[in-house]
Amino acid sequence: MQAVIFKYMQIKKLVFLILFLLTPGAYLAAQQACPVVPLPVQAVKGKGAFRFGEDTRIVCRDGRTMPVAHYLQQELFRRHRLTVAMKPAQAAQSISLVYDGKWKGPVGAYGLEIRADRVTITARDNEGLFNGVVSLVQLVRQEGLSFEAASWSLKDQPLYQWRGLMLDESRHFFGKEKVKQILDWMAFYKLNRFHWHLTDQPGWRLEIKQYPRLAMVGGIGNSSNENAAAAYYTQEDIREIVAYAAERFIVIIPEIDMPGHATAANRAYPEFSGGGSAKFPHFTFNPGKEDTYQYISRILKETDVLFPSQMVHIGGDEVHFGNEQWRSDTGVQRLMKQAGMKDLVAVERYFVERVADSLLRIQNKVLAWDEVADFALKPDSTIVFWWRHNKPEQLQKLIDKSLPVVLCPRLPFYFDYMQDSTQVHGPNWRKFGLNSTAAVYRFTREALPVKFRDAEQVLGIQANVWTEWIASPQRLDYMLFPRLAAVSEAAWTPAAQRNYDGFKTRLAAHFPLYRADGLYYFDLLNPAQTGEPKE
Ligand code: TNX
Repeated sequence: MQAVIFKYMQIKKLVFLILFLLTPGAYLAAQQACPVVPLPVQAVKGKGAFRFGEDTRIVCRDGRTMPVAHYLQQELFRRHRLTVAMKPAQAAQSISLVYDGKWKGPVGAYGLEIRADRVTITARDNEGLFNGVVSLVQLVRQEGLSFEAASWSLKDQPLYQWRGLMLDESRHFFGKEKVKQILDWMAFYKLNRFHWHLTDQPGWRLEIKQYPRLAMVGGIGNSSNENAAAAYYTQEDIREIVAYAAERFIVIIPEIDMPGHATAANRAYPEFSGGGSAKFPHFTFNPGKEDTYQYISRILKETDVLFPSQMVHIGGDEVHFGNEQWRSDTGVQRLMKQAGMKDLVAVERYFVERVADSLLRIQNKVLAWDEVADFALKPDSTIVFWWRHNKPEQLQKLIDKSLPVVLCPRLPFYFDYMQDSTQVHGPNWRKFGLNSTAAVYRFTREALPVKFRDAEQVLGIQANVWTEWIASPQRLDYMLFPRLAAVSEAAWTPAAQRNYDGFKTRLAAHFPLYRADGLYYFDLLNPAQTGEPKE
C-alpha cells in the first residue's frame, strides 16, 4: 500500500512539474527571480549551489580564454578575497571557459551553467565569455563563512551591440581613478562603449604632444572656476585607461568637439580661432583658414594613435551658438565666395565633411551628433548620435540615409537632468521633465515617432552625463546610480521581458555593493535616505 501511495505521489509531483514548466507564468517567474542585472534573456533555476572552496579552479583548455579567466580571478579576489587559480585541464569543482561555435546569436551572447559540482561558461568568443563571467560574479553570495553561486542555467544575448555611456570631463574633471571606477561598474552592467567627451568650452583634457599648450593652457579651468589648475590626461594615463577598459571589453571613443565648443583649444592656440558670438566668445575653430585643417588633422592623428577603437567623435553640435563672427572673418568670407556657399550652415558642412575625410584617410569612423544629418557622410564609416528628442525629424533623416545611429535622446538619456522631484539643484531642465530611473528603464525604440526600416541600423543606446552642474564625485555618482543599471537593462533585455518592479528588487541588492565601493547613489526606494549633493 505504501509503495502505491509513494508511486502516486511521484506521478503527481511529475505532473505538477510538467504543468509548471509548461505555463508561461512559471517560466516568467523563474526569469524574474534571476537576480542578474541586466536581466538575462533566458534563465532557469536549478537545484543547490556551487560553493567556492580551496579546490576551486578556473579551467582554460584554450589559452586564448585566459584574459577572461584573469578578470574573473581579479573580481573574485577584489570582492570576496577568494583566490581561485587556473588549471589547464578539467578538474572537480571547476569553472570552465569554453568556446562553442554553436552560438549563432549576436556578439556577446553566452551560456552559463551553474551546478553544484561545476560551472560552465560557453560562448563563441571572449566577449561572450566575459559577459558570462560578469553574470557569474553577480550571482556570487556569501553564505555563512563561504561563498556560493546558486544553480542557474542562462542562455543570454544582448539586444544592442552599442551599450554606451558618455562622460563629459571638460566641464569638470574627475580623473583616472574615478574613470576606472565607472568602467568597473559599466562592466558589471555589461555596458561596452565609453564615449569620452574630452574637449569643450571650459577645458581641454587630452595631452597632444605636437600642441602642448592644448592641455597646459586649454586644461586650465572648469565650469565652476575658470582659474582652476590645469587638469588633463597625459598620454600615459590614456594608455592605462584604454588598457583597463579593454580588459573589460569596453571600447573607448574619444570626442574632440568641433567646429563649435572649441573655446578651450582657442585659448591655447588663438591663431586657429574662428571667433564666436557675444554670449559664446571664441566658440569655434576657423573653417576659413587652410592651417586650421592641418592643425586639426595632426590632433586627430595623435588621437588615433592613442585610441585603438578606430573611431573619433567630432561633435558637430550647436555650431550656431557661436559662429556669428564667421560673417565678418575674411578667411571664411573668401571661402564662401570661392565655393559659392550661401549660408553659414554650408560652411559648417564644408568643415565637417573635410574633417570626416581626413579621418577616413586614417581608417577611422566618423562619429558625430545629429546636427550632421544633412551633410554628405557615408553609411559604412559614420555613426550619428541622435540627442534632440524634440527633433524626431533628424532621426528620420538618418534612417532615410541609412546612417547607423546610436539613440541618446535627452529624454530620458541625459543624466545631468534631474531624476526625481526631490532633486532641486542644477540647471533648470525641469522644462523638459524628469529623467527618472523608470523612464530610462522603459525606453524602447518602438515608441519613437519615426519609421525604422532596418532594425540593424540602430546600433544601440547611450546615456550622456554632461557635467556643467556636476562638480563633485558624489554628485556624479548620484546622477549615475542607479540610472546606469536602468540603461544597461534597456540596452540588453528586450522590452517585452522587462519589468520595472522586478528590476527594483534586483537593484536593491546592489545598493550595499555601491556602498562597499564608496559610491554615493540616489536611493529610489527611499529618496530621503541619500540626499542630493549640491555640487
Ligand atoms: C547639449 S548634447 C549639449 C552639451 C550640453 C548639454 C547639457 C550636445 C551635443 N550638446 O554641450 O552639455 O546639452 O545637457
